[in-house]
Amino acid sequence: MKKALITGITGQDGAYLSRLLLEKGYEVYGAFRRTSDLHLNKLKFLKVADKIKYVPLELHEFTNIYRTIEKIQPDEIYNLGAQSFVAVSFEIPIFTADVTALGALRILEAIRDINPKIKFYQASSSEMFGRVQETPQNEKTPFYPRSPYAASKLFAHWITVNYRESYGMFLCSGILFNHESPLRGFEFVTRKTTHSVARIKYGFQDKIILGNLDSRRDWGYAPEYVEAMWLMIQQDKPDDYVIATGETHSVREFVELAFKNAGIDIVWSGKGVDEKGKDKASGRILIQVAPEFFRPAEVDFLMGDYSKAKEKLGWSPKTTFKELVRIMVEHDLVLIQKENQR
Ligand code: NAP
Ligand code: F7E
Repeated sequence: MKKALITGITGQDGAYLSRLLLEKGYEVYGAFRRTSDLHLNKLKFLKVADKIKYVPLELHEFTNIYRTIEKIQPDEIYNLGAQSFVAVSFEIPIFTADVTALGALRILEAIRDINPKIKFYQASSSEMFGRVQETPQNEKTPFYPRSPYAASKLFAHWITVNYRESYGMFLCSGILFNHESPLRGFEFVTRKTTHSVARIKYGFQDKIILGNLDSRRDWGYAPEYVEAMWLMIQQDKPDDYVIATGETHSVREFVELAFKNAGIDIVWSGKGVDEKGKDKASGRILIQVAPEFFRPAEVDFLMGDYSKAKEKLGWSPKTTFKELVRIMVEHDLVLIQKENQR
């Protein structure tokens, strides 16, 4: 039985990856950071919470990381733990760098010392492309990070490449574009939108207040993206891969489609922070824009080229943008109904 250690077990990808590895017969060790309450809601939703062996692991703390890896002696480590919210990284840049950049290096140093044969996956991000230098973005596209989060991920990415080249270790970096699901955190724009749409539909919220409606992302479906992580680690040679859908859509398109899935058509008026989205049928304002949701530096456009992953891993996205929005809205409509029946 193979042993996998997953950092960030309580996050969206931690939950889907745990389920995948358990299905494949792995013994899964879930690393969580110690808080007053271990929140297992995503793992419980996927019915895997009681199948995981939990270990407290703080990415700030080298000794904690070292002892945990030494004790478990995993075959594979998936480093999904991070301060992952780009907007917040401008508020807490040093914390973000410590966890997201140095956290990865601490794990690599521990692996190098304990057992350099342990295979390692680093959760790199399309945010590293930032102000994009070419379109679509692939593994050879130059990086241009636009936030403390992206700069931290870029350090983690390059140190992973550097340790692979310096010490011959089996280290992979997956440059994943945005991937979403009903388990997405509520602060990210997709889930904030679908959850708000459901609350508006059932009368628990008046409107949603957003930032930049024109930024564009390549949004895929998270359960498919964790498969790519596992596939990278199973190859004969370690390498880096872009994982994406190859499509790009604006926040505005996502919002319109989310409301449409709840039976509401949106019409837009005004410009910039004065822009408003109204219910076509009633004229009620449902969407407003506020400066507090804009970032000091924005990533305006992302669209990935996943052809290397397709060729070498046999991986391709399956869920379309339309289906993704539908899955998320339908989930949140049921969630809000259930919450309010109690
Ligand atoms: P997520 O839901 O935000 O999960 C992040 C995880 O990291 C949570 O389990 C969190 O724990 C944990 N964490 C935060 N600070 C920590 C610390 N100091 N020590 C230990 N653990 C800590 O993120 P996700 O969407 O699953 O993404 C997984 C990884 O892929 C992240 O590294 C993210 O940056 C990266 N990524 C995500 C996307 C995407 O579109 N989802 C795309 C590219 C890359 P708590 O639950 O206690 O906060
Ligand atoms: O923003 C705009 C915002 O926070 C997407 C993380 O998983 O994916 C994620 O990072 C876009 C941005 O995701 C609101 O300005 C407008 O242009 O959902 P997001 P992100 O920043 O792309 C990458 C790949 C990661 O690696 C990250 O870990 O939407 N936007 N209005 C808004 N964004 C938010 N959050 N809230 C708004 O109200």
